Amino acid sequence: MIPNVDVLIVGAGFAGLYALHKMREIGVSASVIEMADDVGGVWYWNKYPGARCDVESMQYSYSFSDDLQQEWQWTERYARQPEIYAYLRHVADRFDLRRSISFGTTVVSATFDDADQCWRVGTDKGDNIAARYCIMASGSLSVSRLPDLPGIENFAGPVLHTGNWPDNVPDFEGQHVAVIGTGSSGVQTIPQIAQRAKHLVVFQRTPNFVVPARNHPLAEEWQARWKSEYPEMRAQARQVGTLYDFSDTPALSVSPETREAEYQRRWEKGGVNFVHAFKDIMTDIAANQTAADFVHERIRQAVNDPVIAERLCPKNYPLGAKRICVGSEYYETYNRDNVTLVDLRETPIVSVNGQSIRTSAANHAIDILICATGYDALTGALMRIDIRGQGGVSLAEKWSEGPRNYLGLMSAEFPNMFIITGPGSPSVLVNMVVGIEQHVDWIADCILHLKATGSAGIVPRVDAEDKWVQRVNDEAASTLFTQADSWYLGANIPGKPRVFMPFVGGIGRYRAICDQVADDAYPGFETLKEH
Ligand code: NA7
Repeated sequence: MIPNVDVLIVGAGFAGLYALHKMREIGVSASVIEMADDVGGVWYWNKYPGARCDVESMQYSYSFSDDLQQEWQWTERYARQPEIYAYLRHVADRFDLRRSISFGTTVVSATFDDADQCWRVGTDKGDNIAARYCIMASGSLSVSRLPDLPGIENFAGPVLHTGNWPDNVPDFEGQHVAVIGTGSSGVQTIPQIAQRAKHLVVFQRTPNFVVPARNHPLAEEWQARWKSEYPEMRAQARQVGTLYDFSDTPALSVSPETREAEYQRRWEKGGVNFVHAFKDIMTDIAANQTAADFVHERIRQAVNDPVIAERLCPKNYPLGAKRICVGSEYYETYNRDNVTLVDLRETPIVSVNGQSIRTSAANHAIDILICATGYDALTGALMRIDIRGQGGVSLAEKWSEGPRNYLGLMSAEFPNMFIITGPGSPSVLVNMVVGIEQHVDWIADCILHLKATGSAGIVPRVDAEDKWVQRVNDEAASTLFTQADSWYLGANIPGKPRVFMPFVGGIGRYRAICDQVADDAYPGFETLKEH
C-alpha cells in the first residue's frame, strides 16, 4: 500500500518528475502515482513512427540542474520520442526518483476531507492515501480520443491511436493502412507510414498549416555553445518560453517583397519560428492572411496534383489558431503513387466495415487503422478522476460549463490541489518544460509559505477565480486564437463546452502575475487554519 505523504503527485511525466524532485528538495514527503509502467508521460505513450518534439532539443529540457543540462547530449535539432523518453528515464535514475513512484497504478478518486484537512486519494489497486496536498501532473494532452465513426467496432484489423501506441505494432509492409487525422501526430507519422505501407489512405477533416522542420543532427560545437550560454538562455526562456526570433514589425508595415523574403528566410530555417515573422500575425487577420498565402503557395509548389494541393490548403481559419504543425516531407508525401488523400468535408465516412472504410464516394480497403485524432485536451485527465472538494463538491460538475480556476493553478472549493499546466495557465501555448518548472517552483514556495505561517492549506476565493476566468477569456478574445475549431477550445470533443482554455498572455507576464501574488502573501486566496 502507498503510505500517507505530505504531497501526492499524479503523473510521472516532465511535470511529475520535477515536482517530486522539488518536494524532496524543500523537505516534504512526496510520492507519485503513475498509470504507465515507466516514467515519461506523453513521451512514454506516443511511440508512433515519426514521433518527435517540435521544440528544439536544447530548449525542450529541464533547467533546474546545471549538471543535468551539461551532461546530457542531444543528437538532433528536434529530438525523437525514444531520445526524450531516454532523457526522462535518465532524470528518474539520476535523481533517484523511482523509489517514490508507484507504477501501473491509476488514481480514480480524490476527496477532500474537511475534518482532517487532507486529500484522500483512491487508486485502482485499492489504495487510500491521505495527503495534505495534491499536485495534478496528469498531463494536458494525455487522454487520447478515438473518433466516433459508425461501425468502427466492426473493424477486423488493428485500430491504433498515436497517443496510445502499443509495443507490438504490426508491420506496415505490404499493408493497406488508413490514417485519420492531420494534426501534429498525423503530420509526423504519415510520411513514415507511406514509406512502408503498400497503400496509405489519409482521411483529412481539416487541413493544417505545416511548416518544414529542417531537422538535422546537432553539431558538437553548436551544442557546446548552447551549454556555455545556458545561464543567459534559460533566463530569457523563462520570459518567453522558447527562444524564437520574435519580431516587433507589423506585417503590413513592410513591402510585399520584404514580407515574402522574411517568410522565405524563416521557411528555410524551419520550425515554429515561422509564426513569429511579424508581431501581429496572431492579432490581425490581414497580417495573418499574408502568412497563410505564403504557406498556400509553398503547398502548391510541393504537391504535383493541383486538386490535391487545394485540399491541403487550410482556408477557413487563421494560421496558428490551430496549433501549427512541423513536418518533414509532409506535403511531398502526397506525390507518392501509394498515397490517397480523402477530404472528409467533400466525402464523409459513411461506415467502417470489417476490412474497409466507406465514404460517400468510395470504399477503401484497409488492413490497419491509425487514429491520429487527438486528445481530450487540458481537462480530460482531471475529469476522469472523481475529484471532490469542500463539502463533496464535484470538480466535473463545477467545470461542466468550462474550467474555472485562479491563475490556472487552483480551483475554489478545492484546497491544496495544484494543477500543473492546466486550463487558465499558458500551458500548451508555451514550451511545456518552462511552464512546468515555473508552476512547480511556485507551488514549492507556496507550500513553504504555508508551513512557515502555520497554515493547513490554501484555497482560491471565488471572486479572484471569477476575475481570472474573465481575464483569460478577454485576452484570448483579443487574438485570432478563438477563430478556429481547435482543441484549445474543446471543439474536437462533442459536447465539451467551448471555452478557450489556455492563458494567451505569455509565460513572462504570467510568471510576473504569479510572483506578485506570492510576494503579496497570496491575495485572492484564503488560508485554512489548523484544526
Ligand atoms: P490534434 O492536433 O487534435 O489533431 C487531431 C486530428 O484528428 C485533427 O486533424 C482532427 O481534425 C482529426 N480528427 C479528430 N476527430 C476526427 C474524426 N472524428 N474524424 C476525422 N478526423 C478527426 O492531435 P495531435 O495528436 O495531432 O496533436 C496534439 C498535440 O500533441 C500537438 O499539437 C502537439 O502539441 C502535440 P479537426 O482539426 O478536429 O477537424
